[in-house]
Amino acid sequence: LPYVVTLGESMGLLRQQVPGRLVTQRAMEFGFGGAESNVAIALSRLGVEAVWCGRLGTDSPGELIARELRAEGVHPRIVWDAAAPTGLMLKERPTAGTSRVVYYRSGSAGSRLAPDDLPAGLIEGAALVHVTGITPALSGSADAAVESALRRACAAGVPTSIDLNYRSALWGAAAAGARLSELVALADLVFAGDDEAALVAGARPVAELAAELRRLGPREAVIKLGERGCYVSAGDETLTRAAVPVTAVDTVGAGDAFVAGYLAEWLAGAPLAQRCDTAVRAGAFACLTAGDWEGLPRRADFALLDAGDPVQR
Ligand code: KDG
Repeated sequence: LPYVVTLGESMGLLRQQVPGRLVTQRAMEFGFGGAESNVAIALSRLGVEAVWCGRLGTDSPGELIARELRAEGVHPRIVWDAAAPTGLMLKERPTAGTSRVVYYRSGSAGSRLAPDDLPAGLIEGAALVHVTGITPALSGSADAAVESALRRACAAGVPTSIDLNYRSALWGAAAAGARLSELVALADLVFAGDDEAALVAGARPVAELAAELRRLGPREAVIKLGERGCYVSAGDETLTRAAVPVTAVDTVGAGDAFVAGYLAEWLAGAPLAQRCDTAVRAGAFACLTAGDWEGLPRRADFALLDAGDPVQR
């Protein structure tokens, strides 16, 4: 069966339950998150085999992540690292509709990802390799692992995609722009928010952002515009697609859902309009549920977005 390989860091996630100041609203739920494992879960739910590679600490958060990934039908290829803990993140909710994420991940097991963690033949046999711009910001060895995955895929004729996913808590805009433009040059598809694309291409209108990203190498540039939808430049086509309007509960993870929706259709050889359609629907659906991955859609869920009658009998 064709499979997608993705790699990165997943972390335990403490999510504040009741909105307000954390110092008084202290009830927490424990789960996990990670952009690449979110994409892997979303692909799996959409019917695409997905392999996630990463390091986890030999601790309870690591065990939870491995267990949940398997439960979601993702095939994890884990390096268990007894020398460092699984990273954590704290998702505060200052108000009902806003989140503030704080990382406790420096020196974590996930950040110690290294090129040799990616098994021989796994990348080479994939239908697609997907990375994000988070991993290169974690450490020198994690950065090398991303570059190695992209280069091995290129050498084996395996298509690659990168989601820029700029995280300002991990590195500065100038460093990110410089490194991400090198990695974009190794990818066939690039996903970026317009603000993220501007790190690499300079601030400019969205069509020019996509054109600039493609000038670096990719044949397909997908600009994610959140509640404004998306703009894609692919081959000699371009397309603008509006978002599906929803009342968002938690937007974290929506970008990963969008990417997985797009890639699932891309892998099936679907036309551009269908790739965008599934992408914006998946992104919208993910906003309806609290949690970074819990609300990722299955195909049947899309009908809920169109349901005029709120009660289904
Ligand atoms: O895209 C959502 C991710 O940002 C989240 O799950 C956590 O991977 C994460 C990160 O580094 O922010």
